[in-house]
Amino acid sequence: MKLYTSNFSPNCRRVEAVLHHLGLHGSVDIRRPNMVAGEHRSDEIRAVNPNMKLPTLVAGDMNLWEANPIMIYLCDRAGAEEFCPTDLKSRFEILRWMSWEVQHYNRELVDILWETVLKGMFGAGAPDQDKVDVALENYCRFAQVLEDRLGARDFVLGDRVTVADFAVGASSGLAMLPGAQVPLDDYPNIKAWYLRLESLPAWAKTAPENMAEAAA
Ligand SMILES: N[C@@H](CCC(=O)N[C@@H](CS)C(=O)NCC(=O)O)C(=O)O
Repeated sequence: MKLYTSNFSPNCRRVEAVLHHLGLHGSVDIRRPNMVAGEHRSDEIRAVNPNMKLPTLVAGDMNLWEANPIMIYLCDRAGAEEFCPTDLKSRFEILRWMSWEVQHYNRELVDILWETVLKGMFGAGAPDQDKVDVALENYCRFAQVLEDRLGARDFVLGDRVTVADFAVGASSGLAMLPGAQVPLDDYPNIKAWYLRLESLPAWAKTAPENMAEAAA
């Protein structure tokens, strides 16, 4: 398999973390086009993903794009029943939380992080505090849903980590940076869960600084 991926991208991190968690990372041909230089807009990547976005996985005759379906594909291919259960109830829960994080939780979180953290990394100008404030208000609405969910369980589905945690927590490393302006102290269950996630070997191996070192 060949994975086109990038450092500092929460969408790429979640896929690389799944590969580490499944013990597959070392067997994948990892390509890191430089997004700042626009290398992801190459003919090579367009041929396998018409959106020219990362992550993109080539597996045999399949070209896979969109991080969450890629993660489920990798789990099912590896038969990772515990990490990505296939019973109807669990699979519904996984898909629901993945859909929710894309549409709501991480959508608002990434809007905050773009202004407070990522713009600086990409040399895209100063943060717009008005945009941060709008995203913050929306983020808090959905953060409360996650906070309540994590009140009675260690991970999104229950007592064990699943692929749903890797999806919902994809931006955890960036959200915990000092200047991120994400009010995690108001959500102690989310903060504790983020820390639990960051302590997992697969998540630690994909921390932004480690990925930068690996790419150097
Ligand atoms: N919905 C896509 C989002 C992919 C995405 O937006 N990737 C970003 C990096 S996080 C990217 O490739 N941006 C480059 C561009 O849009 O030109 C997914 O889940 O994989």
